[in-house]
Amino acid sequence: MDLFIGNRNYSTWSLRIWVLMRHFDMPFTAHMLRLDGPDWKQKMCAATPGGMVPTLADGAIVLDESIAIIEYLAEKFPDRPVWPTDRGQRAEARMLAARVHAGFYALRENAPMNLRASLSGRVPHSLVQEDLEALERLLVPFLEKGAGPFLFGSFCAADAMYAPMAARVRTYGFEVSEPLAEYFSAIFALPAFAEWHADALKESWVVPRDDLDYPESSA
Ligand SMILES: N[C@@H](CCC(=O)N[C@@H](CS)C(=O)NCC(=O)O)C(=O)O
Repeated sequence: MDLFIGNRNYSTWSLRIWVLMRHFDMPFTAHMLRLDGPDWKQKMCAATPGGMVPTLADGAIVLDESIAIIEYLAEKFPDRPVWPTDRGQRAEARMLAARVHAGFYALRENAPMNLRASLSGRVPHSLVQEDLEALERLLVPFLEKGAGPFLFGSFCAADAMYAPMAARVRTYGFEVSEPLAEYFSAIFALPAFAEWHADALKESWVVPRDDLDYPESSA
C-alpha cells in the first residue's frame, strides 16, 4: 500500500492514518507531498486524484478520506483491533472519531498543529475555551470509565483521531484536566507517535497559514 502524507509538522489528517498504520504494523510506503512551496497544490494534484492528503492507494483502490481509510484498513486487517472488539465500545469509538472529524473548528482554526513549535500563551484562551470544554465533556467520561491509558483501554482508531489534539494542547500550552493531560501524555508516549514526532522535528519547511510565528500569518 502507498500512503501519501503531508508535512509531518503540520498535517493532522496524515498523522492520524500514518500512526494508525504504523502502530498496527500494516505494510505501507509513505510518500511525502509538501503543503508548502511553489506549486504545492499542483504537485499534490499530480500525485493523487483529489489533491489531498492522506491518500491511501491499495492497487486500484484509492481513498482520500480519513474515516473511509480507517474503515478500509479495519476490514483489510481484521486481526488488528483498529476498533474495539466490543460492539458497544466500537460504536462509541466511531462516534468519537466522527465528532472530531466534523467538529472542534475553533481549535482547528486558531491552534493549527505545529509539532516543532512551543507557543504557550500565543493563542487567546477565549478563542478555544468552548472547544476545550467540549473536549473535556466528550472524552473524560470514557477515560474515567476505562482502564486507560487510551479511550477504550488499548490504542484504537478513535485515539488516532484525537492525536492532533494532544499536539495542539502541548504546543499552545492549553490547560486541560488531569485525565485529559494523562491521556495526551499516553499519545505522546506511543512509539508510532514518537516516531512521527521525531521526523516532524527534522523538517524545516514552513506552511505560513499554519504557523503563527510566521510573519505572513500574523495579519
Ligand atoms: N476530509 C479529509 C481532510 C484531509 C485534509 O484536509 N488534508 C489537508 C492536509 S492536513 C490537505 O490535503 N490540504 C490540501 C488542501 O486543502 O488543498 C480527511 O478526512 O482525510
